[in-house]
Amino acid sequence: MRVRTTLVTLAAVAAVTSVAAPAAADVEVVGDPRGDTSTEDREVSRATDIVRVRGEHANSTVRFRLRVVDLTPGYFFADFPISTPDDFVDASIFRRDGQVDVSLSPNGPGSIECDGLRGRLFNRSDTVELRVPRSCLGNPRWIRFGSGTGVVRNGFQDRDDARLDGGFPAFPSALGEQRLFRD
Ligand SMILES: [Ca+2]
Ligand SMILES: [Ca+2]
Repeated sequence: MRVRTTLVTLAAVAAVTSVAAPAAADVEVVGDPRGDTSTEDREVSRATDIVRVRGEHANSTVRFRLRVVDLTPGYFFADFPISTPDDFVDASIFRRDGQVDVSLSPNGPGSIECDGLRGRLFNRSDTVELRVPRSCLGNPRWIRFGSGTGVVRNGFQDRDDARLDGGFPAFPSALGEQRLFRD
């Protein structure tokens, strides 16, 4: 397993350039190899094959932008587990029968009400976007995040995890070690 992460700490830059600098955000970008999707079938879906994910802990929102090799129409699932100092939740986006649903799940059964939770799938740019208001996370000081995808075809499941190079990923997807701070 190899892990590729790049951390951009804009907070440090803002602190030395100006006291009036705009509010800082912490960003982590994770690259993932092509062709490492795990499958139960002989034919691998390229829609699950993550190449890059960007997580941003911004002023009022935690934003994710995930890119895959080829986001074709049809069944698709992506999850973004989020760890905070006090909690663990899993934000997810799910497309089936042409309908897209987003949800925020606690570390257990049920779901969390979250006004402002938004997700979109862009087939043309092979991109998934998900936004989680920080208020739904208890306005945490920092977050750690993970991301993974899944497609089910003919009863078989394909999965990729942005932080794992091959191997059939667990669920929820693997968290990164980096804390993204908001203060
Ligand atoms: Ca991949
Ligand atoms: Ca992977």
